[in-house]
Amino acid sequence: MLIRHASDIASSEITDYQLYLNRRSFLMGMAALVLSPTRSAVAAPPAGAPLSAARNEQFALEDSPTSFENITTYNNFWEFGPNKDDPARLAHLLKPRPWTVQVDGHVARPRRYDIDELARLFPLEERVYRLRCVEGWSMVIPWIGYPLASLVKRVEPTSKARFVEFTTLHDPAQFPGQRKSLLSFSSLDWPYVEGLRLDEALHSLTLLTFGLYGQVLPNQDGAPIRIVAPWKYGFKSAKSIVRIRFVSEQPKTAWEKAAPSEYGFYSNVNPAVDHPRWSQATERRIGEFRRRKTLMFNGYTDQVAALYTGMDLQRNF
Ligand SMILES: Nc1nc2c(c(=O)[nH]1)N[C@H]1C(S)=C(S)[C@@H](COP(=O)(O)O)O[C@H]1N2
Ligand SMILES: [Mo]
Repeated sequence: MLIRHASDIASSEITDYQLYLNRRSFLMGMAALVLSPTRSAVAAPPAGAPLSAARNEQFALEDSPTSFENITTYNNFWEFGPNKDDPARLAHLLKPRPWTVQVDGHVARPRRYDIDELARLFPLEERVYRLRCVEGWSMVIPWIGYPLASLVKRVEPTSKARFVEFTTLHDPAQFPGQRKSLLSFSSLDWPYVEGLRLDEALHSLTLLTFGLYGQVLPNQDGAPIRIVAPWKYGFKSAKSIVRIRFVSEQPKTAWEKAAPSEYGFYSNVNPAVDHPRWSQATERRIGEFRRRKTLMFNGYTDQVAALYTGMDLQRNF
């Protein structure tokens, strides 16, 4: 058992998460009123609207969650710009309702889902996961969603489906980072595309995510729907997705296209495989100053190692 000294834990973190837990029971009562089936069918939940979900204790962590403030002001979302504060500053430009997600490709039951229907297809759970960015920082985030596997099974992939491709919205009117400009950072080929192998997509850790910290996903965190695969570097968790496509060939991902020698398809968190330009052995938890050792598969080895038996993880980075 790991013993943490009180001085290791920023007091801001404790109050933030404690406050959240205290408010949570109140908010869940409110959510039952506000998001009653008859009302939520017509009214779009505004940013910050409560989203109720039962906490799944199976995913409880010793690490205290990162503050809501840090989770929503220190972001990577290149569609808004290259700086950590661009997403929070420009998030108001994104309109997460109305929104549809096209689910197609090699499936028996392709469909275009309205976001509010999709969010209600299966019971929502709260799961606290670590998030490790390839840049060397990390967070602990109480997400709300349901296993992507539930949706995958519902649309019935055919035998041709071997990979799942996720595509982010492409709309320069809402995403200034997608505008063509000589000044803007232009190394990504829009739209942002990510992918998982079908067995990774079916893994019980992979979460189709609609909220965090007891509320609807803030725009800067990928509203209205994103993927979270916590044993992989953060960039695999595509935000604001509009399409989930089942394909037979390994998708060409946005980061692979931009820098194939730096970002592979698998991108499993691995302290033993360095990025060509920096070490991946340690990380800084946002809100802390010391560096922590990065854990193999971001600490989820027991759950996911079997997916990669017999694979050379040095080559399949
Ligand atoms: N569409 C899209 N999804 C994205 C990104 C992005 O730039 N665009 N950044 C990724 C990266 S690098 C990380 S670390 C996480 C960050 O998620 P957060 O800002 O909610 O913590 O989102 C990932 N998903
Ligand atoms: Mo990242």
